[in-house]
This record gives sequence, structure tokens and C-alpha cells, in this order.
Amino acid sequence: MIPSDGERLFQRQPTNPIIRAADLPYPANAAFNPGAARVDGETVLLLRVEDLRGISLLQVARSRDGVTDWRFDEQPLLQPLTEHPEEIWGCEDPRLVWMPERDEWSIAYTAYSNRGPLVSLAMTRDFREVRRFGPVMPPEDKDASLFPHRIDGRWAMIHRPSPLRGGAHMWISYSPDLRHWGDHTLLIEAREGAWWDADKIGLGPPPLATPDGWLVMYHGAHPTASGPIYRVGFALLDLERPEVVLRRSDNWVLGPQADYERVGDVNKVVFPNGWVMDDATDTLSLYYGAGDSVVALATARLSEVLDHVRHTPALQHRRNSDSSG
Ligand code: BMA
Repeated sequence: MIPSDGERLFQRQPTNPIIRAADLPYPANAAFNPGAARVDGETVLLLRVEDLRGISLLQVARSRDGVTDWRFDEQPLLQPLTEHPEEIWGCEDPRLVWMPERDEWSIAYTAYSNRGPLVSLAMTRDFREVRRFGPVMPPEDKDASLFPHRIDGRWAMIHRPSPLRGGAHMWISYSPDLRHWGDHTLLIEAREGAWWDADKIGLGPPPLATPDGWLVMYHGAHPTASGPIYRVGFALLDLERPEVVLRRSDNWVLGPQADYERVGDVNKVVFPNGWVMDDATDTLSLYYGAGDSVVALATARLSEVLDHVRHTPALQHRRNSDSSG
């Protein structure tokens, strides 16, 4: 079988990279891996900014069209605080989810503690003031996002613990109150061997509700002699039981091809953790870090993405008991 060409789904913005460190109102080494949201008619990106110490902060950028004329708040929204020792080495890679029941945005981000990366939550209404929830998963764990609403009465979160043995896989966990998490269930496993998503995978942007199921984009870090290549592909989760994976693409849909993706502080990295869906134009805008240095944008038609995903292999439903070991 000739695999369908998923790499044509996304069109890169011709003016990429759309944001660089030099655009910021203060000196910094890199601006990358943004979370994305649409707030009051504007696109808000919560950028990971690596400062000149090597510590990452989360910085708001706003734009009417989501492409040009970015305005930057003077101060970062989240930066390490002494009363939060779990963030001593920085705040990284946020995923932003609007939660109608709470009437606020959740920010799931990687807090870099001196015992390793862990998952922290914070809440905001407007991306001007923020309230920290603190750590919700111990180290090592990252690449987390909440779902926008409760599922069967409980909140759900995808995350990526790093076990001592075997690969690093995506898990889903549940909570009655966003603080106490349990029913940890293996969701999507990294493949093995030569696959693009062998050994280490992790969630990209937050899960997106579609008529077919939760659309999940995830990254694979394919190991090579010159370091990993970060690419992304799709999976589809059952709407009512998101621990059930309905489909998973064999091929990646976006990988490092452009110069700004192939060369940076870390070469050959595309790392999306934010997207914005415009239903009126069927346009999915994917914001991603390129080369751990700059922010880039690529767009796709959601209807074409779903058509592509419908042609990816359907998976056997796994029983919960298969994944508890
Ligand atoms: C991952 C994360 C990302 C980073 C990527 C590539 O493990 O740390 O923040 O973009 O590696 O270096």
C-alpha cells in the first residue's frame, strides 16, 4: 500500500518564523513551544522564552490575525518564584484549554525542578493575572494537557511520565477536583525500532473535540546518531472514553524540513503545543517551536485532517487491565 501523503496537510506560513527572541521587549536566547488560545477576538500565544541564564519563562504575545503585529506584555505571566521550588529551573511548554464549567483557562506546563521535570497547573481568565495550582504529577513527567470538560463526572489529563525502564509513553489520568489524580492508564505507547515515534512520544496541542472523536497530535522523538528528530502525527480518542484509542497514524504529518526547523539550538525539531481552530473557515492553525529557537505557524483544513485520520489504521480496543502493569 502506498501511504497517503500526510505531509501535505499542513501549509507553512511563508513569513515563518513568525516570532523570534529578538522581537521580545527584553534580551532572551529563544522564544519557542507556545501554547495558543483565542481570547476576545485576538490570538494569544503563551511563549516559552529561554532567558540568558538558560531558565525558561512563560510570556504572553497577542495578535489580531494570529500571524503579524505581535504585542508582548512587559512582564512574563509565569516565571520561577522562590515559594515554588518545583519551578527553580523554569516553566516550559504550556498547553492552554478553555474550561467552560470553571469560566477560565487552564495552563498545564512543565515545571523544571531540581529533581526533574514535573507537571504543574495554573488558571487564568485573561492571561494578565494567573493563579498557580502547583504540581499535579511528580517528576519525571511532562507534555500534559487537561480536557476542556469533565468526562463522566471527572476531569481528565494526558501526560507523559518517563519510566526507568522501556520507552516514554502517553498516559491518561482522572481527577474529581483537578488536584487528586488516579486511574492512571497507559494511552499511546511509543513504538520500537526504526519508527518515527519509537522510544519517546508526548502530547502536542490539547485534545480537540471533533465529530469523530478527540483529535490528538503527538510528537515522536526518533533517535539518530546526530540526536533525536522531532516530528508529529495524529491519533483519535473516543469522545466518551478517551482512554480508548480509535485510530493512530502510521506516518508523521509534519517534520523538520524548513531551515528554521532543521537548524537551531536543537536541530531538527518541530514541537507544537498549541493550536487554534476557526470553524467558520475550517482552518486549524498550528503554532510550534522550531529548532528550540523560534515560533512558526502552519495551517491545515480540519476536514482534510479528519479525512486523513479516517484512513489511518483502526486500533483494537485495549482493556484497562492490559495497561495497569
Ligand atoms: C523535549 C522538550 C521540549 C523540546 C524538545 C526538543 O524533551 O524539552 O521542550 O522542544 O525536547 O529539544
